[in-house]
Amino acid sequence: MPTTSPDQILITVAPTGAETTKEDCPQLPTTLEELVQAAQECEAAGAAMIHVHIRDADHRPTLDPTRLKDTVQALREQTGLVVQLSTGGSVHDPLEHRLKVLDAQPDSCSLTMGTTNFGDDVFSNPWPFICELYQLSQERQVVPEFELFDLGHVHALRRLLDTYGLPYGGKVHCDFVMGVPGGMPGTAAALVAGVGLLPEEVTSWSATGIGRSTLPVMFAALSMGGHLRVGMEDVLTLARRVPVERNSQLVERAVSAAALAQRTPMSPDDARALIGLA
Ligand code: KMH
Ligand code: ZN
Repeated sequence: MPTTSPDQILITVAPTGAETTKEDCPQLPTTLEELVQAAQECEAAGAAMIHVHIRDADHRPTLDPTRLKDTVQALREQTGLVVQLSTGGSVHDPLEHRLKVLDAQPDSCSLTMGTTNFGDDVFSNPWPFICELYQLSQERQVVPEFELFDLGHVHALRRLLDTYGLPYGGKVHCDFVMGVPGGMPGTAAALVAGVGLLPEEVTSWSATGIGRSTLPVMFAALSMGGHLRVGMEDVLTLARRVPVERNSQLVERAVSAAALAQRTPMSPDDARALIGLA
């Protein structure tokens, strides 16, 4: 897979996540209205794909099927973004609820390639669950984004492709999620190792660093020709004691950094072509 820098860059925004509470961060988009507004601002700033976790009426993480469908519909109607639903949910979501996320018919879904210690919790992704979710994504014609929290996950992707073939759409898009306590560190050295181990079928990859690793990972990914994920799921400060007020600030920062690397943000349609969506 080429690691030279292409001209265009895919910027994915992950605006909400499942780990931060509304009480701790009132500016986190947790209602559908807030999510759509954040999505519109991020699209205007240069994002082409959105990685979505939703919340219930009490702002707590949920995988409620009706809310998921309504969210996909609202984002499709009110933005041009590629809509990717999280199948990771929160660390407390049962595996059977996570499989049902695909019922909402998103364009794309996250698919984490292994179990990871996640701070004091465990983000559970047993191999049979990975296989079931992957086959379901092929059947339902949903493009998976393979989430790689550790080098072992990269190796598991090799096993998955060998066993079940290519994803729907024929492209293989991965996202390195780095710096989670329990996963690989958010460092240039870890990213170089991860990219070096990617199966040859991989056609594109992005990276994001959690918390303080956000900038080192962003610059390392840019220097290697990768794409970027940013958003309040992954980081809540712009600098020490400077909170993020809007997700679009993180997209704007990624666009500026990419511009220094001679890269321009990809449109949602180009992102669709990149990941194999019709
Ligand atoms: N919230 C994490 C436990 C995903 O979206 O697929 C899992 C996560 C990964 O965020
Ligand atoms: Zn997520």
